[in-house]
Amino acid sequence: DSERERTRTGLSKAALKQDFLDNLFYIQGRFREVATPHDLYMAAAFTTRDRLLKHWVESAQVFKTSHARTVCYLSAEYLLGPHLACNLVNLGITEAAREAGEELGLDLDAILEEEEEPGLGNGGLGRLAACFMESLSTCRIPAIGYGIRYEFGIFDQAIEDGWQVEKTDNWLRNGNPWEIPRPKIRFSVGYGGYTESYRDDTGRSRVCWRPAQVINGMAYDTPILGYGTANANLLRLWKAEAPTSFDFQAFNTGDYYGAVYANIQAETISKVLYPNDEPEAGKELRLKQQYFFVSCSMQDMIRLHLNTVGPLESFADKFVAQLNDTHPALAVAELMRLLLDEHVMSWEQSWDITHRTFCYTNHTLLPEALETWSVSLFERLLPRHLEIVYEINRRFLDEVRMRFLGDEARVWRMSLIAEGGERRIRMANLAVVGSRAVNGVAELHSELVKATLFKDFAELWPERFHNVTNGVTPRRFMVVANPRLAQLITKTCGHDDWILDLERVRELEAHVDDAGLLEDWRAVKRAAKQDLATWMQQAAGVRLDPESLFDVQAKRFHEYKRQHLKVLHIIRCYQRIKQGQSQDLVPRAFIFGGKAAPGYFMAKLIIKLINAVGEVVNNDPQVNGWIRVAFMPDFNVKNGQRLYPAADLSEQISLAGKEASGTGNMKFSMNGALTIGTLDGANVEIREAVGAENFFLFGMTAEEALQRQMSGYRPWEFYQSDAELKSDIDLINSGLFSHGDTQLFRPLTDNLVNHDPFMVLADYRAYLDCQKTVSETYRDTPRWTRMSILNVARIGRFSSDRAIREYAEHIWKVTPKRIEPAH
Ligand code: 26R
Repeated sequence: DSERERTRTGLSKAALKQDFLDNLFYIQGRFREVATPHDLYMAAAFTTRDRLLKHWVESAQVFKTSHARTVCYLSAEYLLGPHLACNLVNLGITEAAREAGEELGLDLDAILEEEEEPGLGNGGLGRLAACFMESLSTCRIPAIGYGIRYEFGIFDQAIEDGWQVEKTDNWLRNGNPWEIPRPKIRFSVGYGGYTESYRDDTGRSRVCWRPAQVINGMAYDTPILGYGTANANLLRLWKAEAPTSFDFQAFNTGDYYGAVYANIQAETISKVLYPNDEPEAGKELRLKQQYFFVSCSMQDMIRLHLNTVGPLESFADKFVAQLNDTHPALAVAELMRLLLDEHVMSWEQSWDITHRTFCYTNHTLLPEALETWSVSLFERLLPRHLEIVYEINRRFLDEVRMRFLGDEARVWRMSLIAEGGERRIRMANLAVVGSRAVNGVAELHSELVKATLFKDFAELWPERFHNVTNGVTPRRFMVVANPRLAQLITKTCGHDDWILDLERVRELEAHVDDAGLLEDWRAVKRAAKQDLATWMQQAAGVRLDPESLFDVQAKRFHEYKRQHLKVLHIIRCYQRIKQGQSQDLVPRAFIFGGKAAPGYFMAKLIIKLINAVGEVVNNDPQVNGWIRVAFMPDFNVKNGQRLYPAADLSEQISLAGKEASGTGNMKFSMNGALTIGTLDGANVEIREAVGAENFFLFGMTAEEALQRQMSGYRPWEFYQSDAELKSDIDLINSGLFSHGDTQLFRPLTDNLVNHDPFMVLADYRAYLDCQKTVSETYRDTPRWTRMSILNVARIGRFSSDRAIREYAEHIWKVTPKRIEPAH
């Protein structure tokens, strides 16, 4: 028995090999000779999971007995990416696993390729939550991530005839070896119905909610291990299901089909992730989803507290709950309801606890992304919560009136309820009022939050507002994605401590004039470009020359991110080459990746335009030696990991003031790409960190953009006065890229010339000039390589470990709790 124990947790090559074969046999029911690639992946995953579980169970025991203060991260999205490679790195067994595989005649990389990633998020916000979970464990902070176990994550993107086509993401089809179902951790969640008043034993008036529908949430747990530590935290995702008692009831009345139908209805709640940027998407189900996961999570936290610490008076000392945007903001009302109605506390005490529990992160200033719910829908689904929101609002507005006597306009603006027209609940206001700390995700963004979106709130409660600039995990985005670079950094610095303390990559700076390093650095980039070229050839059928400059823009498609500005640059290059003016150019591969929300027509049209331009450019022998255009299909975490290491140039060209932070910008820079970018989001801080001379800056500032917008922006004047700009737009309208169809791209070009809400035309000239500087710099290979090294050397601040430490110290007030590895 003890022999068996050691086999399951041992980290040696021999132990891994034996356990792998055991799992292949006893879990997959296969032996080596007949195993499919998927069987091999599953066996590898279970072998790795066994090792994780050891740390995880130990962590859970220590956290429980020590009553450690715990962070609860509430997020509707976790864009996790593949688990296996990262877990091997965090366990420190990548090499042992590779060698164990070799002895069995297996290629670890091929096994890693088999993994289907959980895409339980849209983009930046969901990926940030995943990086934060990894860093919380690495920084040894006790934490639980709460979210939804969507059966279908973000759609898979295919490109057909140049258009985006969405395919369902059936990620659970082949089983998920990383999760552990917890059938005993179930909570019921109500919807609809009515509320009743009654007097309790002490004669106090209380409220009881009688929901019309009740469903269950069941927990599925995924262990999240930190790097180089025995600390492992818990990601707990909820799956919706019908309560079994309902089946019986219906069965007894003979309505068997009705019972099955209720079952299906209940399960739709966690069925599918909503793509963002969807105007007026299936609203009701989204609100149901939000309440579903928030209610399960708050009930779970209360249960944990009662089981360990005890009295709920100390709830806010045991837990801090971070709201990842407003999607979980209903938690404020739900915790109030649980304390008031279920645990019969007074309003004052319930509010004191609630308000001390929550903190809120804002991720966007775009008005169309700020959530509001119509009061009528809210009332129909959550009648008790509406009463609570009204009472929070009444007390809050009294406070505003006391502070700002007679300023009814202010009261109107700050109210949790937007009046005039259909009355709506402003979730961002609820989140601010219900939280003791509010933060933005980059310095510029946090300043704009205080100056614009929450100006009135910042005047009322200045001490509540903070900044925590985003970060990304160097384990996934350097060590796993770019092992050659990681090895070179380790060799050059003489240690691999930089993986835990990313500030220490700064030690590269001492070697920046070392000819050997420059040569190795170029070779590493070159090899990554070759890998990507090979992959793109088979995935998209386009040939890329690794000698050319890899110019990459990869992110969700949105007009504010201005992928169409990049397209105008490509068309300009095309025209210059056609006119024999290629002397300023260097050979470039323009590479795009990203998904558009299925209902966002303009974003999808931009994807079509990119592919249309690509078709012309790539098939024209007069230009295709100079430029190529490639669209990477299905940009997700896995494909991102192929892209970041191969980029020479990172495009971060949003209109200043619109991108809250950006995190792709950090991932590219960490992998030695230079950035061309505006002073937006975290670009500002990246430029400061790497040095202005190592960053290609262009465009209006946020302030200038605002000024221009207010003094009346007329894009048509730019179109008329800049002959090259005019000719680029006219070329699109000529039908050259659309087989003679002069109307296809009209919605896009008309919008640019007449409205241009994100000021593409105003920044066009500055962008082209800046791209000229890029080309000149690229021609000076030693100089470019030096800049690339300095970008990596100075990127330390953008590790998510730093971000988590700032949250821990300034916002959460939690300290690390070290788990001693037991034997
Ligand atoms: C309401 C709704 C459908 C919705 C709109 C927009 C849901 C989600 C979003 C996307 C958001 C809020 C988002 O992903 N924001 C991004 O957060 C990243 C992490 O902080 C930032 O880096 C990025 O700049 C920001 O756009």
